[in-house]
Amino acid sequence: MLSDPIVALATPPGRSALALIRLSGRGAFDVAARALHPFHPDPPRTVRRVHVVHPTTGAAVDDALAACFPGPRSYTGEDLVELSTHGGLLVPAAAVAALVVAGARPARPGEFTRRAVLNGKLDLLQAEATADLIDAGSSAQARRALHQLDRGLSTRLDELRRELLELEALIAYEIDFPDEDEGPVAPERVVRAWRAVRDRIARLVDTASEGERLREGALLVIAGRPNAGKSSLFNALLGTERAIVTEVPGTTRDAVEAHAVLEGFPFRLVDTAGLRDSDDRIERLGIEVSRKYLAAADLVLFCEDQGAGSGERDPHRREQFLSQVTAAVVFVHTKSDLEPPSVGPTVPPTVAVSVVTGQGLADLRRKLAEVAFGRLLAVGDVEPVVTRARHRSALERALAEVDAFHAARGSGVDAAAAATHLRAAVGALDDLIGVVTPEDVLDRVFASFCVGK
Ligand SMILES: Nc1nc2c(ncn2[C@@H]2O[C@H](COP(=O)(O)OP(=O)(O)OP(=O)(O)O)[C@@H](O)[C@H]2O)c(=O)[nH]1
Ligand SMILES: [Mg+2]
Repeated sequence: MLSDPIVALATPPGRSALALIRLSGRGAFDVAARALHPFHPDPPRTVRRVHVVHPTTGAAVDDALAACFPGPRSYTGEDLVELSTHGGLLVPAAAVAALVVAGARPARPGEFTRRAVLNGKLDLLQAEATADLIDAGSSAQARRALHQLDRGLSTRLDELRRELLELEALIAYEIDFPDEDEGPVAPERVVRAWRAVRDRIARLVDTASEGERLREGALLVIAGRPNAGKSSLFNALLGTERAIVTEVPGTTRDAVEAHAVLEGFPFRLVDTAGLRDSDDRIERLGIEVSRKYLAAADLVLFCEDQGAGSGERDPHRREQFLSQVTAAVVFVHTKSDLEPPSVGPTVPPTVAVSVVTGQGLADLRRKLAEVAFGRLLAVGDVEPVVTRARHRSALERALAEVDAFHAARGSGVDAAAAATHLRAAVGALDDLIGVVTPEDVLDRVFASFCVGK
């Protein structure tokens, strides 16, 4: 295993009060001793003041603070030094350069965390959670990442793994004594245990689509007739005047996309060109783009103009529109300040909004979060959810094996052969946690990490 000393800036370069540099690997303390004076690794985990100097020229670089974390009690599991220097562009870079001259190699992206995984300090799910926490653009994502970093998902997988092994133990007698008619364990008990573990895996798989949305943002496409007030609503949800608004129908020609956090959940909002038959070539192209977005949407916000004549709210046109959309649709009646919405329930259920008075906007935000992330809201912050395609495919593999186990039992396959499916399911969970992780999986997981993490 590669454990040569590596060094990197863990904070972003730029104007700041402080910068943090990490140095890790075998011989890290010797490297540090060449560039930090005076250098004492003892007592460990204690911050001491040091002069940073260039090892060959002796030029002063900075006055800094250093703390030593002897392995295995460190982030990476190796000997590790954390050096807080002054911030800015020059000083941290010069300090890193001094440590390179002293014998360390510049770290690759995610290399510290990768070593933490290889040394058993973090499992693969925690490493992913580390990246998610850093990248989190919404409070919901940050909470999720923290939960996963805290082994929320890992613990659930440990439990599932144990249940699978217990299930295997239940049929152990049949494996050892294949010719006996009746084992000590009633078949119903095996079925019960099978169903319990299968349901738990299936529930986890069910969280995947919304879990992945949490990382990427739910694609929310705002659609409707020209002049319905789509761009106005887009701006209101965004909180800035991003899209052009005019009283001229057909103002928006191109799709405008922006990131927004609604009720703590991440969304990618898309304003689109109003849908209508048009002779204008540019507008037609815009409408084509709208349709592409609609096909990819997680959620569609369908705007109908309150103030417009009945032609604008033509149920036939609405149905025609809906027949082209597979995503969930939220209906809004716009411009509610102009014409108060009719009292009583509407079909379909509709939120009345006005960007002039702000009426209905809070309700709309809540509704959007509910529709896009309802399952996550329902499971709360305590239950684990899965957030990556990697998680989903491993769990689906485990589920398929568990079901194959049940099918094999049902068709009279001998117990030992049926048990191989349980073993394969355990293997899928092990891959997910990263018990034995091949290099290429690690490469993929760490590809998106920043340097110094
Ligand atoms: N009174 C009132 N006027 C609104 C409201 N929302 C939008 N409008 C007006 O309606 C007109 C059209 O608004 P836009 O947001 O440009 O409508 P759009 O659906 O994006 O239109 P296109 O891009 O042409 O498809 C503008 O004159 C807006 O000022 C509202 O809540 N109340
Ligand atoms: Mg518009």
